[in-house]
Amino acid sequence: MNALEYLEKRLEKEQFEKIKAIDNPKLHDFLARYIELLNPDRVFVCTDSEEDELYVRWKALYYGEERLLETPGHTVHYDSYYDQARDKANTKLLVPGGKKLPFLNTLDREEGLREIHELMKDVMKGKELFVCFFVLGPKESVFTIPAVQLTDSAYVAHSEFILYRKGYEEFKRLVRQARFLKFVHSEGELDERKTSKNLDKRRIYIDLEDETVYSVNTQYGGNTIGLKKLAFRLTIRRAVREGWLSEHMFLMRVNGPNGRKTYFTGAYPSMCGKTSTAMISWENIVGDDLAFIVPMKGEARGANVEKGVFGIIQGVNPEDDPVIWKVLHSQHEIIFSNVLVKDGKPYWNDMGVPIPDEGENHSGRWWRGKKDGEGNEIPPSHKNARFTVSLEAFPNVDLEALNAPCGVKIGGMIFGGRDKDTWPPVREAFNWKHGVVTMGAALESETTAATLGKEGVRAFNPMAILDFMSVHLGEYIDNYLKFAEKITEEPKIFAVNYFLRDEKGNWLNHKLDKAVWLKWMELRVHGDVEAIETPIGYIPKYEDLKRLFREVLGKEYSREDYEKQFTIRVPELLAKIERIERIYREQVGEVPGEFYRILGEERQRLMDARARYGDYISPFRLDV
Ligand code: SPV
Ligand code: MN
Repeated sequence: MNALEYLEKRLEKEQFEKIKAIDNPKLHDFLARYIELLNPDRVFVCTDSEEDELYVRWKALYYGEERLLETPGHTVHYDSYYDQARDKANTKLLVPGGKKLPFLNTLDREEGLREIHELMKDVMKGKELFVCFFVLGPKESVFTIPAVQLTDSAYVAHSEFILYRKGYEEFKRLVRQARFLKFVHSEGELDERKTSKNLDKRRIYIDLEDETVYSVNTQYGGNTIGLKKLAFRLTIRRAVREGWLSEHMFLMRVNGPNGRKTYFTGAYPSMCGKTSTAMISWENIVGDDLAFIVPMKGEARGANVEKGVFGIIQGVNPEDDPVIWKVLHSQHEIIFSNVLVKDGKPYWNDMGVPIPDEGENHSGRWWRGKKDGEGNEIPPSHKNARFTVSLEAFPNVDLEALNAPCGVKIGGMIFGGRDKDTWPPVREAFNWKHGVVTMGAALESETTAATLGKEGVRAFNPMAILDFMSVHLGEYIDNYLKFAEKITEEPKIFAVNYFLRDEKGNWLNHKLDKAVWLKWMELRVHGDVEAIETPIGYIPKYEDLKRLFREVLGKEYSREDYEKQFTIRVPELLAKIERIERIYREQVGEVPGEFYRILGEERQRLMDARARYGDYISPFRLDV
């Protein structure tokens, strides 16, 4: 029996007709194979119709994976208390022979496939399987990558309707030419709270060869929403093979003088200011997490892979995040996950308004002072509690850029690290390769009190992408370096650090100073202001920042503040070069020779400057 015949026998007529309308035998084979393996009681196929989307939303409520909140369109979803974040240990790349790759968690492909297929056998007995079609990137564009998701979680399917563009019609249009990605997810057996039960058998296996990702016994979005971080592993690999960039970056518009629009992407490890930068209220958001960047007619053109936000809710308050606050209090469709709920209203940690002393949260019934099985006090919401909402809900979304089939021209790329003593608040690379090596590939973030372990330990996280890397890091860097050869108008590369401190440990910058750095970067992209050349790139001139602080924030910016913030800290910078070079030489290997040449030149410039000016160099001394 061929696949289509099997599907005809197995599915209700109405559902079968939807599949049959897509003339793609590879898709039919995939569906037949997995429907047989997963063995659901029912199969629902989602087209792009409003009706099918509503069906999924209703099923999330019907099966108890989501519950209604007071505001129309708002629901709450809980993941198991022990399923609140990405499971790095059980996320593995399946590669033939289990070949080791630096920093990556790999497993022999055959072995992994055998294990995951065993875990998935009959796992959907008694359940409904949703077959969903989406695309990554804007529709019918150079960026578009079709994907099919199988899941028994209506919550996962619902989240995807909020976060991605619908793709059923695209599958119909592309028929046999569709090079589609495949995602197979099952939440597994559920407990009485409708959360995944067999967490010891939680697995996320990425089959690079077949471009298929399997995920089982988990619900948390980062482990289950196929088109997000699971697809990301696959698209990084495609990008490296095909010579473009698939990045863990926001995409935003910075508004320059006289209505000029300049687009920036930005990669920051978590807790380094990525979201708050992308959501500055007077600039315009295009995306907050993932970007595709392709060379096109000499330009680097970028697009948001998604059309929604799966954002961290902790700390969102009306004063610091007016835009998100407004969104969260609008009647748009929003899924709140792992927050505190009381009388139909959601609450979260550090929201800047009083929180009830009891209610329901990710631990079940909750009261202040409640402890978990390990004796830790449970906060009102989980620190990784999230909101899922379409970008259309944002008052400052740039919809034209979001939907542009050719994307937008990228004027600048920002890499944001976190250290207390090394990088200045903002600087510009001398050129593409200098930026790629000394900023992107050298990105580190200091651990904070928010994670277990010692504070202030610098974690290596090149391009903020290490958690998702799926190819040899050397190959990835090489592709980045070569990207410049495919374009004539290189985006400028910048590095920022919002977390600089003085010797006493005081912050040297205010939360909103980043808004000024953005405006300066915008001017630099167009050559509107001059800059000071330092051993590590170009930094702003005091006069320009003084003017921008006044214009953007209505603040006086003192020479003393400027001097402290932009002093070139030679010993720390040299130590960082040593650290990064050692990591690449000892743990990565296989990076092109020019990588070390560029690092070496930076070291030499720093040593020459030290010989002339000493260890700590005032920016005023370099402003000649
Ligand atoms: C991140 O951790 O980088 C996220 C959330 O954007 S997750 O979907 O879990 O990856
Ligand atoms: Mn992310």
